[in-house]
Amino acid sequence: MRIGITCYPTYGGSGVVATELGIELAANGHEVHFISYSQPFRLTGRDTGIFYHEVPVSNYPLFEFPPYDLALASRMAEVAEFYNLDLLHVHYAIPHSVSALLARQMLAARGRRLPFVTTLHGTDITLVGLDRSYLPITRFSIQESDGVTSISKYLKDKTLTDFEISRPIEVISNFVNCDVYTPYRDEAVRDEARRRFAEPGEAILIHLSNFRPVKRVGDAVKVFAKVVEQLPARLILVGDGPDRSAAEWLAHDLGINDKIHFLGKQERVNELLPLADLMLMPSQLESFGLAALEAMACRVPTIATQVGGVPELIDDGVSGLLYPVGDVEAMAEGAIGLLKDRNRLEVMRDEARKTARSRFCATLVLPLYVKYYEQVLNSAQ
Ligand code: GMT
Repeated sequence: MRIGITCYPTYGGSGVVATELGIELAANGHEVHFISYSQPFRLTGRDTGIFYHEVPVSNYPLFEFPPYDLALASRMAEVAEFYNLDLLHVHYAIPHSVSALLARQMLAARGRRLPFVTTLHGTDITLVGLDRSYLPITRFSIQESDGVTSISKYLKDKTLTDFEISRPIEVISNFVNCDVYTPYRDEAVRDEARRRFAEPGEAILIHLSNFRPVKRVGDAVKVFAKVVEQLPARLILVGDGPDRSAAEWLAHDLGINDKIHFLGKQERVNELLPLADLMLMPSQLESFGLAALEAMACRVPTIATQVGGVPELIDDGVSGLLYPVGDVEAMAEGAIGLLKDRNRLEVMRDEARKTARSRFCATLVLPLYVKYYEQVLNSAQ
């Protein structure tokens, strides 16, 4: 198939999922055309079967708000025509599904068919989509999509209820390439690599996010502060965003800044995750929690919040630990308990990797997308 993919190219789970999906599709012989305002950040160095088309947005002085969604629709229609695309797959409903809807109409007027699939990721439904200024058009573009998938059952139910959607939504969970996100085979090599961040005998905790308020990065720092009171440890913070400076101030105020590595945005998180003993994901809400899955594939269990789609990924007490939002005390206790009981931690580490491999590997999930595309192509008018 020839598939056009549109996503936010910046640091964020929906862009990661879209990019990894494109990479996997191309590796399986499909032709993939990314259409976005800049190259998705995890796409660098990939080329066979993958093409990137930038969307130029005019900044004519009259435009206080340059209409990206229109420029995107135009480019989608052009790329679909020039490269003979079979379908478009847009990630994150706003504004991508509206642009795809326009592109489909533009091509229909020229006698061409361009069905599109919308994948819902999270705040396009739970936050931004519910904003009155976006709700009617988001609902319309979801309803009008040729196919709609959501990354968890939680998000599907939320969409059906909050948006009063009557069309079917297919749950296709997020996935991870279990060969790229993988634990160290040799513990001695891992120990050596850990020396970059910690002394021997120190535990390593890690947090990976876009540092938006919903991630509650401050809670990760507070949990770590309590852990480090009880045992020697280091925290690696990967990512960047609006709350980074607040997290740095907090680390200074708590007197633990010398024990925290603020790494900023990193391209190869698969090389960092397997170094950790535990992942911290204290989010206000996660419709799935991709960062936790990536850690689990690397044999790193997560201390997370019991929100949204997270319980569909993490089996509490088995492949990770779940707590109420903001319960820093309990999350710290959970982390300390595991780090002090190495046998229990090892069992949980195995369970985390086992869950990733048995339910969320790219090899399992990719065929579901391909089958869904075929279904959409066969049913689209
Ligand atoms: O919805 C967002 O806040 C943005 C989005 C993103 O681009 O990072 O995150 C969502 O999509 C991810 C990938 O499918 C999920 O793993 C995240 O749980 C989800 N975020 C939320 O639901 C807050």
